[in-house]
Parts: sequence; structure tokens; C-alpha cells
Amino acid sequence: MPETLTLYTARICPYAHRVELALEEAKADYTKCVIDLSNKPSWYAPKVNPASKVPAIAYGGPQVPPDQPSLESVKLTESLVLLEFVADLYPNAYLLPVDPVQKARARFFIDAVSTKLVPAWMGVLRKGTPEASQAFLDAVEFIQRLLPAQGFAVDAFSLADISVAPFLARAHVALANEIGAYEVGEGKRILEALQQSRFARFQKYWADLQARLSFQATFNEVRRGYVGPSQASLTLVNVHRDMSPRNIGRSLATFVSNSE
Ligand SMILES: N[C@@H](CCC(=O)N[C@@H](CS)C(=O)NCC(=O)O)C(=O)O
Repeated sequence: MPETLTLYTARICPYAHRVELALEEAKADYTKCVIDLSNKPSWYAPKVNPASKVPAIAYGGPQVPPDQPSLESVKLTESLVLLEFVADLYPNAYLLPVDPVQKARARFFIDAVSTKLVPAWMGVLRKGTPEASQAFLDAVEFIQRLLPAQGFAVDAFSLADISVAPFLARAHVALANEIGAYEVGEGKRILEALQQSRFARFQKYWADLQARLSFQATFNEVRRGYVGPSQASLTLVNVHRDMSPRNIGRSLATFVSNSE
């Protein structure tokens, strides 16, 4: 029987979104504590995560307010570690396949997301060069090649899909709103490239991910922002030509809160 569980998260963070998806899929009973990454509470690093990042989980110990974490709870971090932890806590949710081959395939897919798709997407956001756009499309194509003819990454929905969905979601919001280090218009160009027939299987996969109830339950706020370029986002693009990680986060975060 799982013990008390508090998730420290931030709505802008794709890594934290992964853990929200897993907990939602598992129908877990947990407390969610949203950390303002631009103004982190002073207790967060010393009491929860010395690396001062989300996501983190406090597991076990007495039921306490999230801003007063108990010394008795175990503090766990790193999204992929937390996904496996949630899968272990809730075996009946089948977040990983039981079959060893399918399980290995799920882990291979997760590795490809971590080593290919995420770095390529960060390149688009932070470098914004034509080479970075091409590398991102190549990475999407690589992921697409791993997909079976239909269904999710390893047929049934699993951690593999959870590992990628938050990044695809934020990529779509950023590209549709021209947020990134690239020239304005490049976001639309990348999205148009992804509409080409060579990405048909990927597009079906992306539609299936968005239709998943756990995705809808955890991505509503940002989804409302997915409406195409708005005055607010275009202003942000002009203000934030310095696309440092912090500024990108601010751009997306401000845009999301603008659209609430
Ligand atoms: N490798 C970590 C990455 C987590 C991460 O980078 N989180 C970011 C937000 S997306 C963070 O908390 N950064 C700290 C900050 O912005 O100060 C994981 O997979 O959990």
C-alpha cells in the first residue's frame, strides 16, 4: 500500500509533467506542490532537492503541508527515476510492459527520447539555426521509426509515451507561438514540415497522445495557449532575443499565464 506522496512540480517543466502523467495514469492519491521556478522558496533546496530542480517526490512519513517536508519522508528526484518508482508503486497500472522484450523496447524508446529528441529540441530553442531545425526533424523521424504500425510506442500506453509527451506538447506550443532562438516564422515552418506525409505515423501518434485522458488532465493550462501566434507571445519573442534557458522558461511561462 503506497504511503504519503508529495510531488514537487512546475507546470512549465516537461520533466515534472512526466511524473504528473505517471501519477495520473496510476490514479495515485498524492499532494501536488507547484514550485515557482523564478522565485523558488528558500526551504526547497535544503529540505527537498539539493539540486534545486523539479520534479521531486517526498515519499512516506506523516501527512504534512508540502512546504514543511518531514525529515521522515524519503526525497527522490530525476524524472526517469521517478517514473520507474511510480511504476513500481502501482504495478496494477502496468506503466511498463510485463513482457521482458516489450519492457526493453520501452526503455530503448525512453533512451532515444533522452539522447536524441530532447537534445535536438533544446538545440531548436537555444541555437535556432537551420541545422538545429533539421536535427529536430531528424530526431522526430528517428522516434517515428521506433513506433509500431499503430498504437503507442510499445503497443499499450507506457512510460515510453509518458517520457516523450511533455516535450512534444511544449514543442508544439513553442513552435506555434514562435518561442525560441530561431527567426520568427521558423516555428511555423517546422510545424508545416511535420505535417508532411512522411510524418503521418508520427502525427497519428501525437494525436493519440493528446487524446489520452491523463494528458488532457495534466496539460489543460498550456493547451489553452496552443492557439497560434498571439500579440503577447510575439511581444515576448521580441523582448527575449537572448534565449538562455531561463529566458526561454520565462517566455513560455509568461505566455501560458497570459493565456489563462
Ligand atoms: N534531469 C532532470 C531535469 C529536471 C530539470 O531540469 N528541471 C528544471 C525545470 S524543467 C528545473 O527545475 N530547473 C531549476 C531552475 O530552473 O532553477 C530530470 O529529468 O528530472
